[in-house]
Amino acid sequence: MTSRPRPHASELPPASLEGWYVLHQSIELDWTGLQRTDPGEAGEALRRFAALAERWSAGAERGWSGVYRVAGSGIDFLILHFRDTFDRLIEADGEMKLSAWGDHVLVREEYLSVVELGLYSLTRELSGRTDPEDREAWDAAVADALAEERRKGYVRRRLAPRQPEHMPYVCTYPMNKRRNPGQNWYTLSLEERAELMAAHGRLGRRFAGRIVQVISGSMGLDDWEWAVTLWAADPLEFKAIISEMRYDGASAEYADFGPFVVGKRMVGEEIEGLLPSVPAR
Ligand code: 76R
Repeated sequence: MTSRPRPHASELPPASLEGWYVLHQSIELDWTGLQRTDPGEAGEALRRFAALAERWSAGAERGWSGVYRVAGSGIDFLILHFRDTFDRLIEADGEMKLSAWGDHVLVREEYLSVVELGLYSLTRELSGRTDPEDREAWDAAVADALAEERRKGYVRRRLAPRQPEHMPYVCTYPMNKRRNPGQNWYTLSLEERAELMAAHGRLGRRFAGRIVQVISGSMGLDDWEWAVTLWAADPLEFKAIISEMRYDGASAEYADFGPFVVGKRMVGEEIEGLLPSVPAR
């Protein structure tokens, strides 16, 4: 018997709230170029970049950027930019690329997304009270519920994430939910997705205090569907949470992952201190 694709009605997406825009930049130092550059000039460019990085870390109201030293992945640094508007994200990007230091680095990968809270349990609850087929009533109910969510302090804090000082390590990777025949996240009912995400959330909350996670959505913004960004006080926490989640339904059945990048946040003096190692190479 040949199996034919089953026709299906469109499923209900979860309502979501969006927060800060995010740009992940994977950066390599232009070592060869640096060796040919006058050390005084390169040193000055690096000092100015370190000062910029300090400024980026400090201004936290409308966003911030962090510079991380990376081990592996064929790159030297990750820069993570969070900004409250897309326009300010472009500005931050330009500040780095157009600076004198921008002449000494090679940007290898960039990833654009926006912090996203997927509100599965809320959407499920609403669909019990309001008929999603009644577009007008549904849109109004969703808008009301989202406005109420946005008033909550802890929701606002998650939409504008800060890296805890005692968690200097970062782990980040892009992620998709599968769209395979017989294993398609996007044709599961809201009920099934809400169940899987509730179990995912329960597992995630067991890591409270050990991992801070930022999920940023990139449908329509970049090549994958989400970026996952984790911070921890110990890089082994990344291995622990990601291993556990691999066995949990939502990831085990439905998740595909892109390349992982792991690094440690640098402070200004560490950035400035980088250069003495350059001429020695
Ligand atoms: O409401 C709830 O109970 C669940 C809250 C929640 C959602 C909606 C949540 C909690 N996540 C959600 C959505 Mn998550 N998350 C990941 C990864 O490596 C892997 O296997 C997956 C990568 C990690 C490590 C992680 C951690 N999460 C999502 C989504 C969007 C899905 C969609 O919309 O269809 C993705 C792609 C995703 C992936 N998640 C948590 C965590 C942790 C630690 C928590 C608990 C956080 C907390 O309660 O503060």
